[in-house]
Amino acid sequence: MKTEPNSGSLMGATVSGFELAGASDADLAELKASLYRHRLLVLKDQHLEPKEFVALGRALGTIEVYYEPMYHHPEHPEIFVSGTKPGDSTEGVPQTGKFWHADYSFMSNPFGITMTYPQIVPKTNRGTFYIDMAKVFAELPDRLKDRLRGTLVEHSPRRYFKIRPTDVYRPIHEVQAEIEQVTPPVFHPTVFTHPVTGEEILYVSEAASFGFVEPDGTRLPPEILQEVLERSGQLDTGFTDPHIHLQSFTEGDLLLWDNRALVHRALHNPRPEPAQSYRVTVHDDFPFFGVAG
Ligand code: 7UC
Ligand code: FE
Repeated sequence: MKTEPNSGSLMGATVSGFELAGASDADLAELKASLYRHRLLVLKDQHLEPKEFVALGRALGTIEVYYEPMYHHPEHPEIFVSGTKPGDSTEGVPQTGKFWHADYSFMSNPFGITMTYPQIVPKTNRGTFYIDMAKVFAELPDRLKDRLRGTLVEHSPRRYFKIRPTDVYRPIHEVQAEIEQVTPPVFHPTVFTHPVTGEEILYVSEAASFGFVEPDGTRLPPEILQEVLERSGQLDTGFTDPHIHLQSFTEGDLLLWDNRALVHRALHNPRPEPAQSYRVTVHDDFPFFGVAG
């Protein structure tokens, strides 16, 4: 197994020679250590059946099955299917994750590791955008760092929740009430210490964050969230902000990333071109929020 940092790039490393069948505990430990060091890994030349992809998830930790069944792989609910196969409406949801977010940030216990394994790779516009929120926090002016440490951030999926086939003909207010009941707003530490790297992470995304609150319940002005999002690069509609990394992929690549430190955004074709990826998400061996900052 060989791990090479992506040269001339904001983050990430490429791993060649990793094979799940035959990987020792030491190999898995090395893979995890590189994942936290480089935040984003591309495993080359992976040829895994769905059940082997699930086994890779189990080898790394405890799999979280997505709470909405519409995304499940028909035979393997552990696999979340993004995108559809041409002519097959039974598997996958189109246009997932087309907004800056961290996976499951709207849940009380998010998972540390996300893996995606492209199955149908589009010819153009392939890739996923990433921003390192440890770096974003480190670069904030001290007055903003001090203002945010110790506050909570409200997260909810309500802004980007996708209508399900079973929602057709339902009054929208009922669907909205159901979202609030199933996934009520959660209040996470705005800044927490990464349990492995020790860095302070700014846990804020354009998709899921709705504002900051003091521990006594006082709301911070909405302009602060706006400023933080602007500084992070998440509001740049042209994707040229220097914080934005575009990770491309090709057949056989499997991407793994640190879902604490990175926010990500899917890159989708404006013209519909077939694209599909499988996703498995994993709780690692550490409490998600480490120590609150
Ligand atoms: O359809 C989607 O883009 C799913 C998204 C709202 N959730 C991904 C996650 O794990 O947070
Ligand atoms: Fe995602």
